[in-house]
Amino acid sequence: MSMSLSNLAPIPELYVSYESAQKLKVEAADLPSWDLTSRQICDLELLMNGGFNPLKGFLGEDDYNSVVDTMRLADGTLWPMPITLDVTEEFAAKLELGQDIALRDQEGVILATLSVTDRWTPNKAHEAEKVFGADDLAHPAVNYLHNVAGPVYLGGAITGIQQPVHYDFRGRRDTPNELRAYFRKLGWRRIVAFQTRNPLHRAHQELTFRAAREAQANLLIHPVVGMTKPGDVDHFTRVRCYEAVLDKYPQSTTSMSLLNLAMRMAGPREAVWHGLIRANHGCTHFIVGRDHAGPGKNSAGQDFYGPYDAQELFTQYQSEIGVEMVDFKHMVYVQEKAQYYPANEVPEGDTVLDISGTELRRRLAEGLEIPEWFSFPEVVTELRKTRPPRANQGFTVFFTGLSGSGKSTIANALMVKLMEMGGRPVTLLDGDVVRKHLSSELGFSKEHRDINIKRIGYVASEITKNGGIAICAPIAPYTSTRRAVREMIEAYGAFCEVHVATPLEECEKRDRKGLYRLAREGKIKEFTGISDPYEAPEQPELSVDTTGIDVDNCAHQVILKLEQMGLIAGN
Ligand code: PPS
Repeated sequence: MSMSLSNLAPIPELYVSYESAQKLKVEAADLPSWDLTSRQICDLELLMNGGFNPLKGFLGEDDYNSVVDTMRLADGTLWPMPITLDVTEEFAAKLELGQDIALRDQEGVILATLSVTDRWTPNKAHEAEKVFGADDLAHPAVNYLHNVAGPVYLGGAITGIQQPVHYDFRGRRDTPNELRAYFRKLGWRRIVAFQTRNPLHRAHQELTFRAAREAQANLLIHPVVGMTKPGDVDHFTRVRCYEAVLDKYPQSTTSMSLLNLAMRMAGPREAVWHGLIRANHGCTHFIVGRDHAGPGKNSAGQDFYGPYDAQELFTQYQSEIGVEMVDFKHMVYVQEKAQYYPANEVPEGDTVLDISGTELRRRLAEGLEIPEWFSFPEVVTELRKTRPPRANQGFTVFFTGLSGSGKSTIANALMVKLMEMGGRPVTLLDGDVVRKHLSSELGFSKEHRDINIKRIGYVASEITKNGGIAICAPIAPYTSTRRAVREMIEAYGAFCEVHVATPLEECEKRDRKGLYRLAREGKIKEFTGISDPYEAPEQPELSVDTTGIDVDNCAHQVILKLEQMGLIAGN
């Protein structure tokens, strides 16, 4: 094979042969086993199929420290992202170094075994600072690190038994070696990859087409379907949109494949990582644009990374990555010419038309026109199906506040008002009712409260997904748990957090259930506000204080808020 085809030679995978896998599967059933999280399944798939080549497993401690601090494995190889297996303390404690464990998917199928060589407790704040640039929970991956990932990391080599099973778009998913073989078969030598987590519109089609032409390369549309930014359009909808757009490219020059990557939104480091992953998939060029894999604003309202940080870092490491960066041109529509131009090449005096992502979401939310110059009608139809106008979508109103603050009373009044309006089914998940029917075995420790709130969040997200209105009214004292619920729901519809901010003194004075007195006397332990924490929401959609205001008025304030959010039609 000639040198120029080295990008298309097979790369190492971590799978054993089919026969060995059958044997190993039986033997592995007796090993201690770890049920992988959704993110770990994505990581494992790319480890096993060579997408994360040269990694041979989840990082050990030395590699981890080196990757975090220097973007390199301990042997000096460029690798910007810690790929770690986070587990619970209980699970980690029962293992011995040197032993094998079975890694199972969410249905219990054994996908691989891991020879545990390393076990350590990472310094997560340090990891956040180094890898994501700030230990700020507004960054989705930092939030994941602190609030979702387990406290202990395990490292070691992987023995791959079988690929994770996918039931959707099977024909559109390719391993690095499958793509390499496909490019070889078609005689493609230069391939420019386009990474995306958003639906494609005309401007994207123009820019990718131009990028490929400039690089004199074939084009691979390579969207991420693993995990993207919370709140993104779901991948089912996106893939249907991509399929519609794919028809607009010349078939002989363009292809599409789905990548089951769990993104971290790490901007510059993520761009380098994406480049390495594309090199493994046989690509020679990679499109990097403004704010590549950007996580949005930090808690001070500023961007986490500079708009061109990703391009700069990528350029710096380009030769080691092994793929060439292609600049992403911001394309705008020029009305007089009825055609797209790069923003910096617009003929003088001509009118530029552009619709931002925010504006697009607004138009979808309000059911307004989306012009044909902006997107393909097939794409708009798909998006409208999944994102009907807000007034037809499901949503959740989530009350939080101290015991006796008035949550249940306002929630009941709100329910009746919404039922009077009609149009969508309304379900009330009141704290006491939930504890009776869904959580009767739970107490009030942090762990139990979190389980309780996540159950409420799960039910509310199902209701929201199916177009209903869920009203929740638990105490929900912890910020991170409320955030997890918000993320669960915002995947399907709007989330309106209402802080019932009646002060503790007032709640205690009312003491409707006599619980505050018992708490003061020490007869009820871990009582919120007395002997247990309540973390007040910092940015709720609405805050109401029931001191001196009647219930009807409070419920009406919520109705006004929902109207303002476009969730119910105004009178
Ligand atoms: S949590 O923290 O969100 O899981 O709590 P929640 O499910 O809303 O349950 C709160 C109701 O349980 C009663 N109760 C207590 N509350 C707080 N702390 C302690 N230790 C406790 N023990 C019992 C109390 O009546 C709460 O009801 P509300 O309607 O909030 O007054």
